[in-house]
Amino acid sequence: MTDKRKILITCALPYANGYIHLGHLVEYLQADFWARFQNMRGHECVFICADDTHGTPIMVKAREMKITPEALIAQSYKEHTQDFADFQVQFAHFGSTNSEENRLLCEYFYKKMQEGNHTRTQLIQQLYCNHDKMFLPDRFVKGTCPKCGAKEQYGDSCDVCGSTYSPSDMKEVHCSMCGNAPVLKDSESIFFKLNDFKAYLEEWIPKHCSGEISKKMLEWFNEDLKDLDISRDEPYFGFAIPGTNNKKFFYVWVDAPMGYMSTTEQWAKAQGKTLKDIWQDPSREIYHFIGKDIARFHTIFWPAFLKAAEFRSPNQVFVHGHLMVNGEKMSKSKGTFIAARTYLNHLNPEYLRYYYSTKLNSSVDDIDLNLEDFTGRVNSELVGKITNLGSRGGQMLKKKMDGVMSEPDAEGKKLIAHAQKTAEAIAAHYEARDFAKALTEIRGLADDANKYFDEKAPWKTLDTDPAGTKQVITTTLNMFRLLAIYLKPVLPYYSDKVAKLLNESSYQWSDLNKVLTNCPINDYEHLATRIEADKVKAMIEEGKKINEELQAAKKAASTATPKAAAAPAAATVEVRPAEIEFADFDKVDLRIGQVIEAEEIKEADKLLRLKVDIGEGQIRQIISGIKAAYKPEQMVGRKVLVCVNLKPRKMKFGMSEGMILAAGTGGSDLFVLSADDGAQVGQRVK
Ligand code: NOT
Ligand code: ZN
Repeated sequence: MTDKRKILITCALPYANGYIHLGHLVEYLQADFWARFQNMRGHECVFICADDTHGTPIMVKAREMKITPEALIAQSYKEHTQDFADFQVQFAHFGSTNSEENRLLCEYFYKKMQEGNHTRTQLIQQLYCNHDKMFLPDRFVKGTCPKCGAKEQYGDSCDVCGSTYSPSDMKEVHCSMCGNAPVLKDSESIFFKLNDFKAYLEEWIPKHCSGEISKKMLEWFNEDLKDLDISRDEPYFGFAIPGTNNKKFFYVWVDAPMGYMSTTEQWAKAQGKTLKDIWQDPSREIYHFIGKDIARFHTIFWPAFLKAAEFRSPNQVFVHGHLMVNGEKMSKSKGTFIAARTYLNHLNPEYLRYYYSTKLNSSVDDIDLNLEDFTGRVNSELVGKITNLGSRGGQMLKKKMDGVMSEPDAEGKKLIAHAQKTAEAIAAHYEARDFAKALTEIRGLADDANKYFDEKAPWKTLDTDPAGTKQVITTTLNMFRLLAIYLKPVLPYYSDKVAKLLNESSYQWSDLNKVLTNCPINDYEHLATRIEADKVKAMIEEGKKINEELQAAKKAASTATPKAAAAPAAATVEVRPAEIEFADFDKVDLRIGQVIEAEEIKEADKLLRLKVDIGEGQIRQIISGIKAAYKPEQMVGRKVLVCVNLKPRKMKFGMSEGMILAAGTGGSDLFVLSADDGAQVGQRVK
């Protein structure tokens, strides 16, 4: 064993206004695998994380819930830590950015920035909502995309065409909370002079992250780096900036990375040490695990802050890709934006830990959770290949024999020696965060063991050759034991149960060197069962339901704002038409289509036959009852709203494959709903 390494790792801090979902877990699980691997190798790997508690969204959400931000973040803390614990993510300490340590650290960094002359103030104009009495961050501004004309887009980027812009470029700008138009208001901001660190960062970046990320980040360096506005005006939930009379607060992305250090400080104190003992120890390695979306904060802003405050920087920033589900972005309406808790309500966390480990490597590529593949692999590999070795071997020895192992046979000895020799290859893959490769090796060993077991067929020789049979079972259980040691970073509880079965204590990497002979085993305790497909289905259904409820609640809340007003008088009884579920309504797939051909159906007095381009090269024939209101030539070229997922209907004059939307009472009183000329054909309308 090499010298004991001292390591500190962090994961991005989850925002306290949201729940933990399976996308987050891509990061927390890989960091947990890595930390557990290091620790079982005899190193000290301290795994730190915290809730990210400050900023406008948290303040606004607390307002909406009519609770204080402190109450909101306390509630999230409880939920987050429970979710992590249930997914077997083991932090050395999980803190909060809303701590005294963090406030002091923030003030310290700021003081150092000022002393180094790295701050300046400037009068800037920002959007302000007079109704909500606050400055609006870009995400709280909505309007029409200046590029594609899509309505109700956020103030920083368009979800439809993907372009980025500033809110001042948008049309129909309004506050996302109250719908009122914001005004421009002057405010003095405090800037961090990022460009002072340009040369330093240019050298730092390539050494501290992968080539791929480094290349991307260095694209910002073709010009001077823009100074970073580190202040936000009241009201803001965060830390007040000293010397501003509690009128200005540190921007959340200033105090969030400091959360890594303040949480480390809390952990250090509990060990009777100081922050400097840990963070400034040159022999300690520090790594941040993050997603690619926040690489800029961690490879540009954060090292510059650290440099300004004269702290050491991390050794590496490990950047991973995003989670896709069934090959697509996670989707709330499809139920694939799965909360950690929703998953846990239906499935064992070890299945996800196992599945992610088979997919993860050190690249920034996205990983795909294909739910069929997930079920298939867990069932055939974890249960079929691996667990079966233990359950068959263990139960045979305990139930059909005296429950005491003997020695492996000659072939078994070779098999075991080979499995032991694979240790360094597997360790190298774990070390390189190439979990998928580690798992491939481990599965290879499981295949060897299964082949041996099946060829020897011990269930056939129980009566004729009990001694030989026992040797086969002894080999099999030893192979199973080695697999459980190799899998411990991924499946720690599982591995502990195997240790218990074999009368051992929790495994260390060095336990790989041992071979168990002539020892009794315990009763076999169930380790893993197959995933039933309906459990996965039930999870997705629950995901959809939660989303629908949230949507409905949001809608109710937005119609309850004073502007939408006019609540019905208490005495009036409302008669409502038959209701449909929001989910039913949401199934209607509306797209922008363009009429490319239109002709009158002579034999019918109401109908036009239309050919409509609905995007992606699809042309639909739609028979539409608008003849009395529109001439065919009025329709050609028009962009219309098309329901594209209506079942095709066979009509007297041919198939109608969809419906175009119109309003009015019928006959000549009909107005086809048209889209702007700029609208993109095929675009989904919500
Ligand atoms: N809460 C942030 C997010 O994107 C992560 C903050 C990580 C901490 O979920 N900061 N830095 N730098
Ligand atoms: Zn407003």
